[in-house]
Formats: sequence, C-alpha cells, structure tokens
Amino acid sequence: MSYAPPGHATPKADAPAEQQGRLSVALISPKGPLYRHRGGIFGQSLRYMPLTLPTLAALVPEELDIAVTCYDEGIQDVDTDLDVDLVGMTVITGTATRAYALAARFRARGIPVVLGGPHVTLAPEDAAPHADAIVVGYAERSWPQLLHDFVAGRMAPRYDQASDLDLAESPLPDRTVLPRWRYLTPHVFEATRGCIHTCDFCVVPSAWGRKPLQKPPEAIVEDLKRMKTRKAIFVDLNIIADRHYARRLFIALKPLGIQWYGLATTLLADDLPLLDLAAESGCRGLLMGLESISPVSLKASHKGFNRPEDYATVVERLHERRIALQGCFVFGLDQDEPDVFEKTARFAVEAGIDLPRFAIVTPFPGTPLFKRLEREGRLLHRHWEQYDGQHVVFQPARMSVEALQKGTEAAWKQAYSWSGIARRLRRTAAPWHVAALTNLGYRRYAHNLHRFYTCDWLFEAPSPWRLLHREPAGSDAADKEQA
Ligand code: B12
Ligand code: SF4
Repeated sequence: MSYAPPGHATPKADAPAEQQGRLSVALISPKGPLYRHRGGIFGQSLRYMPLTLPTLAALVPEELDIAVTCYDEGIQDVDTDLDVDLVGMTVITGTATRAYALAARFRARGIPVVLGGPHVTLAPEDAAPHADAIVVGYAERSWPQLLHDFVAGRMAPRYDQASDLDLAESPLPDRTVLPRWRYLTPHVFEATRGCIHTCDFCVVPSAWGRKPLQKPPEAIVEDLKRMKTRKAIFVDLNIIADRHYARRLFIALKPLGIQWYGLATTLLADDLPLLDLAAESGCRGLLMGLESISPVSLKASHKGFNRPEDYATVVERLHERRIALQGCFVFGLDQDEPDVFEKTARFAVEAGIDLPRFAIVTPFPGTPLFKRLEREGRLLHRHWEQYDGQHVVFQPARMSVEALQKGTEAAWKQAYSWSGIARRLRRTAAPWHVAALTNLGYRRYAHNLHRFYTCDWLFEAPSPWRLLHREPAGSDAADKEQA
C-alpha cells in the first residue's frame, strides 16, 4: 500500500512493475469547508493524521493482493483522471457535496465508486444515487466482504455493519498510507466508538446506536508502543462512555508514561477516582461539549447531565490535575435569545476555560434535531457543504439567521480579545508557551471566520459569512441567500 505524493496521482500504466496487473483501489477523504488543502483553517500546525483511511487500508484482505493508494484532500489535490479499478470515499455531511461531485467524475469514466462514513450511515438514501455501492455503519467486516465481492464481479449496492461486530478483531491502522511529514502528528488513536447518551443534535447515537464498541486496551498499548508515541490524540467522542472500560484503559496507559489528549463529558469531573486515574495515565487536555450555559436548553437537547452551575468546578478540578480544557459551546438552540453570545463568551472567560470554542447548532441528517426541524419546516436548505457547524442552515426560534451568524462571530472575538486571553492565560493548565500560542492561533481564527468558512472552493454562491461582511448591517441579504 502507498500514499500518493501531492499532485502526483499514480496512473495504473505508470505504476511500479510490481503493481502492474494488480487490482488498484484509491481511497479518498474529500475536502470540506474547513479541512482542505488550500484556504481552510487546518494549516499543517493543526492537521493530525486522519485515522479513517489508515483503518480502511489495513482492512484490505491481503489475499486479494490489491494496490491501495490513499488521498487526503486536506493535504493534497486528487487527480480526477486517476486510473484505478475502484474508488472508495469517506463522507461526512460537510464533505458530501464534494464527494458526490468527485464520484460523478469517476463514474463518468467507468470507475465504480463506493461511499461510506458518517453521512452515508446517517442518510443512506441521500448517498446511494451517487455510488455503485454504499457501506452503512462501521466497516470492519463489510469492507473486506465488499472487496471480495468486487473481485468476484458481484459487488452488491449496499453493505451494512455486522450486527455482532467486535473491534477486538480489527487490525492496527496502517499509517504508512499517508505521508507522515504533511501532518503535525501521526500519533492519533481510537479506543472506543459510540456513546451511551442521546443528545438530540449528536450524530453518534443516530448513526451507530448506543452500544459502545471497544478495542482491547492491550491492542491500544501495542499500537502506542509500535508507534513509539510520547503524545497521543484519542479521537473517541466520549472516552468515558463506559467507565469500567475507561478505568482499564487508563490503568493500561499508566506505565507508558505518555501524555494524551481526548474527548470526554463533564461527568468525568464528578468521578474523582476516574479523573485522578486519567491524570495519572497522562491526560493533559480534554475537549468537552459544554454546549450551553442554560440548564433549560441543555434539558431540551437531552443533555441535562451537563450542569452549567458546576462548569467552574469542572475547570478547577481539571486544572488541579494539570488537565487543560477545550470547552465547546453551541449557539442557536431554541431557547437562545440574542444576548446568549455575550453572556456565554463572558462566562467562558470568567470560568477560565483554556480554549473556548463556539459553533452554530447543525441539524445533521438522521438526528432527532434534523427530523424535528424538518417537521417544523425550519430547514433552510440541504446544501450539505454548509452543514459544518459554522453556517446557519435552519430558521432559529428567537433570532434571525443573520443575528445567529453574527453573534457567533462576536462570541469568538470576545473570548479571544486581548483582555479575554490575558484573563484565561492567568489560570491555564497548559504549559504557558503552548497556551499563549494556541490562543494567538484562535484569535487569528476568530478574526478571520468569514475568510475560512466559505464554500467558494466548491460552490458558486457566496456563503453567508461573505454576505455578512459585504452587506451593510441590517441587510437581509444573508436571509435571501439562505432561502
Ligand atoms: C478526527 C475527526 C476530525 C478531524 C478529521 C481529520 C483528522 N485529522 O482526523 C478534523 C479535526 C479535521 C475534523 C473536523 C471536522 N469534523 Co470531525 N471528526 C473526527 C472524529 C473525532 C474521528 C474520525 C475518525 O478518525 N474516526 C475513526 C474512523 C476509523 O472511523 P470512521 O471515520 O467512522 O470510519 C469507519 C466507518 O465510518 C467506515 N467508513 C468511513 N468512511 C468509509 C469509506 C468507505 C469507502 C468505507 C467502505 C467505509 C467507510 O469504516 C470505518 C471503519 O469502520 C469524528 C468522530 C468519530 N469518532 O468518528 C468526527 C466527525 C467525523 N466530525 C464531524 C464534524 C461535524 C466535523 C466538522 C464539521 C466540525 C467543525 N465544525 O469543525 C469538521 C469538518 C472538517 C471538514 N472536512 O471540513 C462529525 C461528522 C458528522 C456529520 N454528519 O457530518 C463527526 C462524526 C463528529 C460528530 N459527532 O459530530 N474532524
Ligand atoms: S455525550 Fe457527546 S458523544 Fe455522547 S451523545 Fe452527547 S454529544 Fe454525542
């Protein structure tokens, strides 16, 4: 298996001798509004190696002797003249438009296309017309099966996740399929999948159900040792979903003496023994979905276990254990009034959240939130490339589209104002130079949202961010554009 050097897709005819005659498969991760080769926010300093392509590459059955080439459009362009036997693409909602456009080009040239990933799992009926086969759910069993069927000339139009899927069977990801030097770090790992909670905006319970799937802690340790990892990033959306498992994992990590960063819920701060263990196992940073400072909004979103009155204690308990917090808030929940932006940003600064982040609620297809807004006739459009957490794609309940879009930008600027940064830096749990640099990076980001969150790279109409910055205040251009 190999990666393609940027700009040099390997046509089959030019392939190395040992690849001539072998079946060739290209695996592509299409670009989206944020994660793209040119112009997005993820410069090399922010890109870490994605796990999806290395995971899929490792699952290709050896006995089929397939030459796999991987393309991550976050770091390189994909040549649509690529000469391969099969293309597989991973799709999230924000990249669906791009994935479908690429699929059309490959299919027009007679190359069959397989689509899989979160968007395909959430909305199979949306993806199916753009593919020769779709893979719904986790593909540890179905992807090898599909490849066997393809080789035998009987690929089916749809493959579903095996009902008794067990991640203990999965091979370790093959990270050699992507160029190490194009990323900040290749030390990206995944221990678990799924989440036991049912937050109504979240794709996880809708796409994959509530049963957590777990890799044996020994397999993670083996992978960390093989990679000689000192600093690891775990992409699990809630690493403490099953606390019994989390305890086993943290105990297994402890002797390695690594530092790790991951995602967990605020409930970790209630479980002091588990929090202590996380810190002892090397946890130095956590991303938590705080979502809102309104208990009413949280309850309405089925995330009532988050208690805003305790957020300051969460920060304190993490900081006492040298764990920094990236706290994520969303705007546009039905109870949000126009003052929510200022109040939330002020709260984030006062609570000493190391890195606050603000997003606009996105109704991803398949989620209870999407279904409700659709029923209520409040979805503005289905331009998937704008379903990226930073564009308003629905009619908010208590403010205009424009107010939500502008308010989110204002919250970013407020939290990353010089005084906001200074106040948060005084209490940070991260090494001071790291905290200062990341804050400066986010400050730049906060002041350039309109530049980063555009879809001009794929979409001809200007994005609402652009409109907001071009039109005088009070203009309804953004609303017109959305309509
Ligand atoms: C890491 C990550 C990122 C990284 C991605 C690149 C990287 N460097 O890794 C970064 C930080 C860039 C990122 C950004 C965003 N992300 Co993100 N991200 C993730 C995360 C945490 C892990 C993905 C991963 O590596 N999973 C491990 C692999 C092995 O699993 P997998 O991708 O699901 O693949 C399996 C199956 O789905 C299937 N499969 C997947 N693709 C394919 C393709 C084929 C052909 C086949 C056969 C099978 C198949 O097989 C695999 C094995 O079972 C996921 C959440 C999660 N845990 O999945 C969110 C997630 C994918 N991200 C999400 C979102 C919303 C975003 C952002 C829009 C957020 C934002 N506003 O900033 C941006 C958009 C980026 C863009 N493209 O423009 C959502 C997607 C929801 C949706 N419906 O679109 C997710 C699911 C999180 C969530 N709960 O909402 N993200
Ligand atoms: S706790 Fe997080 S991962 Fe779990 S359902 Fe809620 S938002 Fe999704």
